[in-house]
Amino acid sequence: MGANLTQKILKEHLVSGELKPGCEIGIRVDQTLTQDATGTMAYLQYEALGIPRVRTKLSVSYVDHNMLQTGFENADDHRFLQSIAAKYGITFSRPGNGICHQVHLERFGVPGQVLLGSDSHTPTGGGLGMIAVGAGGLDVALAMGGQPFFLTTPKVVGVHLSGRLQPWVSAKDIILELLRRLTVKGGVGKIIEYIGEGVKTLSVPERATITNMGAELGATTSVFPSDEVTRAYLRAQKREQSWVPLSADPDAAYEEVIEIDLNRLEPLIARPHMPDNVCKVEEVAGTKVQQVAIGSCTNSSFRDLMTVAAILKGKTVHPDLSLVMSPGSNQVLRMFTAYGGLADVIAAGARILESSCGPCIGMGQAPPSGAVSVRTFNRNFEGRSGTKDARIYLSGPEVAAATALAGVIADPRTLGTPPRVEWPAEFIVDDNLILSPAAEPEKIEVIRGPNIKPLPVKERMPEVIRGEVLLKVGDNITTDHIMPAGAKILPLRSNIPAISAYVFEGVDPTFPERARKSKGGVVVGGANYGQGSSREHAALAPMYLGVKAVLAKSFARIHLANLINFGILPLTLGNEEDFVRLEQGDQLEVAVSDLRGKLVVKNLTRGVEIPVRHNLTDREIAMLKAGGALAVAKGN
Ligand code: MIC
Ligand code: SF4
Repeated sequence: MGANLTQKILKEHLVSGELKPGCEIGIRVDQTLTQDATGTMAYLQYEALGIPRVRTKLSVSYVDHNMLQTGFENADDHRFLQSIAAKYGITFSRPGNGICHQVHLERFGVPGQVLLGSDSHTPTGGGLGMIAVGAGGLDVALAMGGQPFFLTTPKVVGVHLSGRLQPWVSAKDIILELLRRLTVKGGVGKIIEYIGEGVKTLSVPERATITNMGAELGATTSVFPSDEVTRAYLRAQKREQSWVPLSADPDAAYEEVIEIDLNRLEPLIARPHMPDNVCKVEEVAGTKVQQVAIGSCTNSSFRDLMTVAAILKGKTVHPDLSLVMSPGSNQVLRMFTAYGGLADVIAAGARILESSCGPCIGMGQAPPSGAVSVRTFNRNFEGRSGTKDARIYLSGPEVAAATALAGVIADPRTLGTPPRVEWPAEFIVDDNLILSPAAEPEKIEVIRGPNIKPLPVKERMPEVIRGEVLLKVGDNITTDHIMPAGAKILPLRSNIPAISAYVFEGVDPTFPERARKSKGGVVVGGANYGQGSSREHAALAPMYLGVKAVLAKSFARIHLANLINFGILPLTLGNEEDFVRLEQGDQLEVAVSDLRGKLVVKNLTRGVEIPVRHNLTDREIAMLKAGGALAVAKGN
């Protein structure tokens, strides 16, 4: 039996463990990326390791999230990041150069390499044939220090694409279709590998749209083969030398194969408030819309923006609606300008934002009260847009542009002949906003603003964990629920004491105060607890507030690793009955001196005992006992 592409790349990078689904493996990391919202913490952690120069082939620090400089905080963070990059051998992508995933695809991604990024959409790199995985900042810091990245060997699912997309249907519809079928939990513990004849009909940015949103499936990552299409893309980026052909063996085995016939796909849309709440556009066509937003790391490529421009050319956006556009990168913006698309969308009334995450992370452009906003983004969690009662839909650029003209959700097929976007033989390649590390690092002083506070530390785990249930939540709680982002809270990412005042703000704003008063406690969650963003602040800030354990039906991968990294014990509840035997305010006790033994949570308030489980490895148990990964790395 031959090997699939995932197995081939993982095997090449294997440092420890066995490549058997469910077993823990350590893999060598070739490249890392960080963005500013997770990067400040990652670099503070890297600094704490005391390693003078990164040990990866390439590490890039991007600034793309915290771009609204409403106070000194974000600007100070940018300076900190620039100086620390220069000092430790890290390439720095300046603010304005674009969204980390888009720029990394254009300028740095290499087929067959392993990329670890402190952002959950790092799998965008899978569009180039990389194994690109999102992780918490601390894991990325450790990888920069030369340590392997540990993960549970995922199952490999093949998605077999046949046929070709019909007019007005785009790559976004492929991933929306998968979300419809598999849900936001469907990819947990899996790597999704794309195979079949349909693959070659998709360009690299289209593949990247698909692998990007594999994050919404909960997948560890997603990967496309590296073929002639990949080669042409790299050639157009003037880096054909990075190309290697890569594909699965013809007789490769997969855990499961999912068939998608591209010929039969129709324009799709995700309704509020989850990316898997997908239906055909025609089912919601006619819904009044107040905002359309085009951009984000999912759909902000030259192809995406030019498609929108071609649809809007010579027309004007609907008077009741605001259209905002953020190009994915400086390169995209320059190409968009050179090819005339920018002039067309400005003439049509689009409001142009800088190349950054922008409205995707609630940094500006919050929709009006109760509004419907159609976005080409990847997440539509409640409140993430900055307006609690806004209703966010997710679609491809064709649907978004048709909607911008109509003022209501519109099926683009009503527009007649689809526009043809010509592929450029070459992109405008100019790395003038990318700074190389300093030649004389000893001369670099790291610049720290007053908002950058030292990392909080945790003591060793006690023999018995005691505390009250501070909060009980349901299924699919996202890290946006646990540690919200947005223009008010994001600037506090470098200041854990300050940001901790917003933990669970949208769910129960009394949480931080109650946690502080009761000197910490326990959180109870449903299935897929901690899905979404990789932000380790969703573990770090609760840890600062004294949260000692999370009891949940199941956990999302990155958040689970973050909890362990920061010394919070994740315990899994066996069944629904146990879940209902826990209520907010209950006093709990669990003896944890032997984490290999049978674990029982005593609910002292109700006088019941609840069996709990975990899948922790010995490495993780040692980490939890020591008070977290940094304590272990520093040998405390
Ligand atoms: C997101 O899309 O939620 C983010 C902001 O990019 C996060 C990272 C963060 O919270 O800083 C992610 O997806 O990991
Ligand atoms: Fe930025 Fe949005 Fe992509 Fe996250 S999902 S990296 S916030 S554009």
